[in-house]
Amino acid sequence: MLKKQDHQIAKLIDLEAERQKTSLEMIPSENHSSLAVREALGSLLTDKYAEGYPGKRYYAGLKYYDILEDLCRDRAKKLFKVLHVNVQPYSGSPANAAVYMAVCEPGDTIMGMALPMGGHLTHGWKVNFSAKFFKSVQYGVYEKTGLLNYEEVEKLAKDNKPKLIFVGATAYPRIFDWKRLGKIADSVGAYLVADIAHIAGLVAGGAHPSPVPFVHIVTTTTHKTLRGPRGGIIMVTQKGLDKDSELAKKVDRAIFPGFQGGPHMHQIAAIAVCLKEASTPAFKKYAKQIVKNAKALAKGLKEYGFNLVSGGTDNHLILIDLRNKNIGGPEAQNLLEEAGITINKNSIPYDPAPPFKPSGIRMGTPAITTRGMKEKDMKKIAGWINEVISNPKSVKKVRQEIKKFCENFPLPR
Ligand code: DSN
Repeated sequence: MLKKQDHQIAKLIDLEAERQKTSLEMIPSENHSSLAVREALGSLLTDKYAEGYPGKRYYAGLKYYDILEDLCRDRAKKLFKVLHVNVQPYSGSPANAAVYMAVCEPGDTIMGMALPMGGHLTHGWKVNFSAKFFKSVQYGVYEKTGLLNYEEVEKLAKDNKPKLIFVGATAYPRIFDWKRLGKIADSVGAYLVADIAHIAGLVAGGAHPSPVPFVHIVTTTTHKTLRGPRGGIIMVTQKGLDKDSELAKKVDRAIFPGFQGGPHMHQIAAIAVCLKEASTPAFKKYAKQIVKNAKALAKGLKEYGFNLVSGGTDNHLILIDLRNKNIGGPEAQNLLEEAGITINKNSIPYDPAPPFKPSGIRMGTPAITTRGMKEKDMKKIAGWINEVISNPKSVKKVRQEIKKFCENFPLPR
């Protein structure tokens, strides 16, 4: 149908499908969703408005949508073991914005990990609303080890008495000590929010400790390691309700009518499908394989002399400091893309270079693990990455090898 009606868009989708099929998608925040997820996402559920929540909507004709949203919420509650869930955030940034709105007033002090240290824009970085509307205090990692500086978090929390502390990252390859962070937040009476966008699939699959017992609120996107459609979720824990019995209501009101209008019900249906998939034994195995693959890739890269921030990885991602390789992040990103390896340039902690021309690259294993690749394949990929970076003339040859290699690992159908 699309081909007939709009051949330009159909053609672009076909070209992108071919690109994905013949390349290694290794941006750690990306994945290949299942056909079932995409079927729900592409359904006629996109056609209706559903402002409000199940049982209390502002539009008619929503009886099936109420059942659907309840199902989605129940699946998330069960999977992550939380007491209250909101599945309406359009994505991670709106989810985080709503959390601020739920528990802070403009001008309050908040804390988060600085973006160049591996944090996220919405955790208080200076160009983001989270630093414009709140007094943002930023923490980071140790320069020497690349590990989260818990002493700094504690000192800054004691000195600044934030209303809320965000913990979570986009470029941190290690496990978070949620218990220690929980103690720090409690000692100053702050709300502790775990943004598990990157690691949600690992947490769901038991491959990363869950923050739930130690934090008040959890936010996540649904399209990274969780392997769903683009979307966001906010969760309230038992600890959150113990601190603030109104917290669930505050979160819901912050999303609607506070921050968003009509929820994207086709997206919520697809999130429900992904949550069902994520509660299977096969997904547990997948989550563990993501980590095994990342560790194998890290080992391979280290053998070629790559300098990994923090020395390795405990999760799905690897951050490489390229300064000993005589190449910048952007150049490495472009060469690897030409060869069929999609990674992204990324600042490294204490990067002397500017954010648009950083000294590092970031890569991860969620998508290639979905395609069925294992540790032995990571060894090959490390070899190709090394070959391209140390000898740019090899790009064309490597491109052909990767195309052939990808034939063994079809995308989900
Ligand atoms: N854009 C995401 C990432 O790539 O990590 C963070 O939201």
